[in-house]
Amino acid sequence: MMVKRIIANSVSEAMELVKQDLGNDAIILNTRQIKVGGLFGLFAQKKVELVASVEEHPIEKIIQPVKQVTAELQPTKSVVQSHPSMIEPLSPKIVSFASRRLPEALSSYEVLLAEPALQHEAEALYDLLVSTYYKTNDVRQVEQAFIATVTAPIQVTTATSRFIMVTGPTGVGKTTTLAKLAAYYRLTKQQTVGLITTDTYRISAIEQLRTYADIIDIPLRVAYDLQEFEQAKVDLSDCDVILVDTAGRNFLDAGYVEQLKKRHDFSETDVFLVLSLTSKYRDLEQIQQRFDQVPLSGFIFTKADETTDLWSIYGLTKKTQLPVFCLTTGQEVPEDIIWPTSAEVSRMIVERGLR
Ligand SMILES: Nc1nc2c(ncn2[C@@H]2O[C@H](COP(=O)(O)OP(=O)(O)OP(=O)(O)O)[C@@H](O)[C@H]2O)c(=O)[nH]1
Ligand SMILES: [Mg+2]
Repeated sequence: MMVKRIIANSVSEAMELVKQDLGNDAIILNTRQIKVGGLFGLFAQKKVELVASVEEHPIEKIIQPVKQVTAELQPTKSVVQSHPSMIEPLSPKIVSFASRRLPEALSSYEVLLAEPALQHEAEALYDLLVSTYYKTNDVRQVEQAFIATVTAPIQVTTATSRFIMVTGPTGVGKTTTLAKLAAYYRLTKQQTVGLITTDTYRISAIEQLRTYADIIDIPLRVAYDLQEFEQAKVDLSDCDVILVDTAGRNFLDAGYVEQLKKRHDFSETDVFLVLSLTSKYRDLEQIQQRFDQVPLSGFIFTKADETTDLWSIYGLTKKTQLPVFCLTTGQEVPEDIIWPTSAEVSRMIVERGLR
């Protein structure tokens, strides 16, 4: 692969030079306006920079068939001359930057670059892919560089507070995740665990958590209001870890959050926003914005088993700089929960996307 940088007065002039230098099979990788010359930023000339590439072939391989074809074409020359519309315009194959076409070997990345969660990153990632590819000519190294870039903004966290509260929209898996966490702290970490639920909108919600509490053999308190929440804290004061389930909608009520802040010291609580990876990225962005009055410690992403598109993890962690606490990977309690490292998260995102 030969790559050439051409500077000309206009795009058409640059294209003409590309045709002359690299032939009709040249691929345009990038075009941009640049300024040349001048003094202290004055009198600089506007020019066009064009980067093009072409596959290199041994010269003999090209010349022989060309001679042969030219000879064969002689009789048809007159036919073409009398029918000029049969002549194809001599323009190079253009790989447009706007549509983010990539070298053939990297074409599987094109879908990734179109991800809504990458809307602000696509250009930088495109540059990274193309430059790494032309530097190394090795798709494996391109993948490694891509994963490293995706890893950089993703952080993971552990819960350090005695209270762990889950919040988020309805049906995302808050209660199921809380049960998985309860089992993890009780059975794996051998800690004393208590549960409080403030989700009293549905009887079945309390019953769902009571069932898990009975199976894991840990106490459950139901708090219908903030006084009962205070009482529940007193009742469970012996527990190492207290897990708090919520009805997400409480957190959309600014008054509720303000009152809760007055009665409950959030410095002793890790509040995690639970989001389902099956939701659209734009919806997740809006949900996250609605919860921004809550002092969040990070995200719990659920239903990773139901989608190959994990880019929301990258988009949201980069945007908010909040870390990932855990991922859930199925409906089974307690096993379907994982605590990956940042590198493992980014590898999952990229590998699933390229599959
Ligand atoms: N596939 C899959 N399903 C999950 C996962 N986590 C939870 N679920 C399922 O999602 C559904 C809702 O789970 P819940 O735990 O009741 O969700 P919630 O957020 O507490 O719901 P509300 O309390 O009604 O707001 C249940 O059918 C769960 O089994 C997961 O990681 N993967
Ligand atoms: Mg629930």
